[in-house]
This record gives sequence, structure tokens and C-alpha cells, in this order.
Amino acid sequence: MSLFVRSLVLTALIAAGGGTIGCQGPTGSSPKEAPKLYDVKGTVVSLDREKKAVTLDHEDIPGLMKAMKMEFAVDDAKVLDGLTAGDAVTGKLKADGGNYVVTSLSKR
Ligand SMILES: [Cu+2]
Repeated sequence: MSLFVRSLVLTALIAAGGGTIGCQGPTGSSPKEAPKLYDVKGTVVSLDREKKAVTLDHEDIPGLMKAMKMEFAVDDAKVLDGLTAGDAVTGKLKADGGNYVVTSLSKR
């Protein structure tokens, strides 16, 4: 959902809530941030199909983190198919709160 659409929805929710004085809406829990997808580029340092994890020496991920070497969880062991340590890769990273999951990876 785009930020624009999200703000429209928020505005609508606030407007709807304003009309019900004395009635608590379902606002007990804070709204969950939608997961964001980032492009990730780097080199495979090691991978573990059983653990569904891959360690990447990744480049800067603008808006998320600087270049570093770190381990990521992968969505599915299939994401690691055809890859070996040392491969230069590009892929997608899903950031859900502080939780990072690699959803696709391929050699570049
Ligand atoms: Cu990192």
C-alpha cells in the first residue's frame, strides 16, 4: 500500500472514530507496520539449507542498513537452490519490524 493510500485510510479511520464519542474503537494494540521489501546485493559467505539461513556480505541497503556481513533467515530453503559460498548475488529482503527475511536470491 502506498503512503498516500495509507494516509487516506488513516484519515478515514480517524474521521470515523471521531463520530463515536464515548465508544472505544479497536485501538488497543498499535497498528502493525506493513513489511517492507528491499533490494539486497552482496556475496554469499555461507549458507545453511537445514537452518534456512544465509550469511551475506552485503552492500548498503539504502534506508535500512549499511554494508556489513551478517546472517539472514530465508523464506524457504529453495531460495538457496543453485547457490554456493562465494557467489555474487542479488535478491529481495523483507523487513518486518526488526525481523529480516530473504525472500529471493539469484546470481548476478
Ligand atoms: Cu546487514
